[in-house]
Parts: sequence; C-alpha cells; structure tokens
Amino acid sequence: MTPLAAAADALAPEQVAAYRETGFLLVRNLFSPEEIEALAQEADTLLGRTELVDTQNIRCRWQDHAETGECRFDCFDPVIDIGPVCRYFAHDPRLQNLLQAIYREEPRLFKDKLIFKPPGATGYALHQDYIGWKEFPQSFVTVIIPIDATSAENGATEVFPGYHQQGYLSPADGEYHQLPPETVDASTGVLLEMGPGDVALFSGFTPHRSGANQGSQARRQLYLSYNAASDGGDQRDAHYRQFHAWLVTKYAEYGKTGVYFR
Ligand SMILES: O=C(O)CCC(=O)C(=O)O
Repeated sequence: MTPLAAAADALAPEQVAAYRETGFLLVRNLFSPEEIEALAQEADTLLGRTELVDTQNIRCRWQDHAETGECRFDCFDPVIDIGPVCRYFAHDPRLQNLLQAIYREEPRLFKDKLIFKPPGATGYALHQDYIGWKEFPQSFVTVIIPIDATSAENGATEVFPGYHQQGYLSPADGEYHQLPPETVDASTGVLLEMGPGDVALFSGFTPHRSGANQGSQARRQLYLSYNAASDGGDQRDAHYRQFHAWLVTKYAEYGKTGVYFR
C-alpha cells in the first residue's frame, strides 16, 4: 500500500474539504482511454456469459424497461471474481490513493458491481447506499468508473450535496429503503456528467438517484465500494455472504425459490 504521505498528495486539501462538505467528488481523467477500452471489452465479454445471466442466479440484478415494463438484465454484483479488468480497477493504486487521501488511512474493498443500464432501462429512485445492518461500515464510499459518457439523457447518477452529514435517513431496521423525494431539495441535485477516464466518489450516506436511459446505447458503469481499514477491516467476503443470505430470504418472501449463486 502507498505510504500515507504519497497518498495525501493524490487530492488537494480543497478537494478533500469539498468531499467532506458535499459528500461527493469528481476527479477527471484518472484513467487512460486504453484502460477504459479494456474495461468496455470486458463488459461485452461478461454480457455474453449466457451461463451466468440467469434470473435464478443471485449475482444478476434486473431492471424494467421504462416504457414496455419488460424485465431485463441490468447488473452483475459482484463482478471482480469474473472480471479481471474490473479487479484491476478495484485495486488500482491511483484509486487507492484517492481513497486514502479521504480516509487518511488505507481503504478496503467492500463491494463491486457492473451496471449495464441498457437503452430504456428504468433509473434508480432516491436512496442512500448505506444499509442499516450493524456490520455495515459507516465509512462506506463508492467510486463510479464510467465506461460510456454519462448525461441526463442516458441516466447519469445525480447526487444531493450536504445531506450525508445527517447520516442514515431511514430506519436502521436491516431493510433496503428508498427515500421520499421530498427528503432533498431537488434543485440542489448535481448530475454526475462524466467522460470515460473520469471517476466520481460519494459517501454511503449521500442521497442519489438516476433517470431512465433514454439514449440508444447502454450506459455502463463500474461501481467499487470501500470502507476505511479501521472500520471493520476486510469485510468483502463476509458482506457477500450476508448479502446473498438476505437476497435468498427476500426472494423466498416473494415466492421465488431455487436461486443459486454462480
Ligand atoms: O446506475 C445507476 O443509474 C444508479 C445506481 C445506483 O444508484 C446504485 O447502484 O446505488
């Protein structure tokens, strides 16, 4: 891991201060076009893994088409165990340095997912990523790595600055909660319009949402989430065991059984 002094240089003090105040940060041109092209090619390869893309496989997440209502594949969660390029990004020293500058200590990977958001896919309602499980790290930070340029048209993520300072805004009952739209002042939303190579970081307490993809191409983004080392250490395996057990229970509540993880 990079020495703390080197990592501290990864962000200017004003950038760290802005992150603390707003709960998000955009960093432009962190990765090269070649690196993002390798990620795009891996996304194509993964999408072709028809043996994995199965409604019974809890690695896969699904999203309705905004107009037709058709349920379509949207996301692999987790992804670094099937995608070596995704794994390369998850452990990239430039990213680790940004996180270390924010945490003032080493980050640990907690979660990783690749969202494809095909044309027509519904967006995500307003929510915070933090889940009210006692094990869930308060230091949770997500890094978005866009593969495709993001815009209002293709459903870029929109963050609401400052609200992260209020912590978790839903009951900490272990359930996933959306936030009522009136939780935030809609006029303060910042659309994360990014090009390939840019990254955005935001806190697990930062309310965010996204619109439908009204473009003609997929809007693919790699999401890598971390915790500070002192906030639970390496928890990725434990998190996925807990998350998958929770998913199996949730599916059973809706009458869906026989699911598996592959
Ligand atoms: O990819 C998007 O459009 C938003 C995803 C999101 O908010 C999430 O996964 O928490």
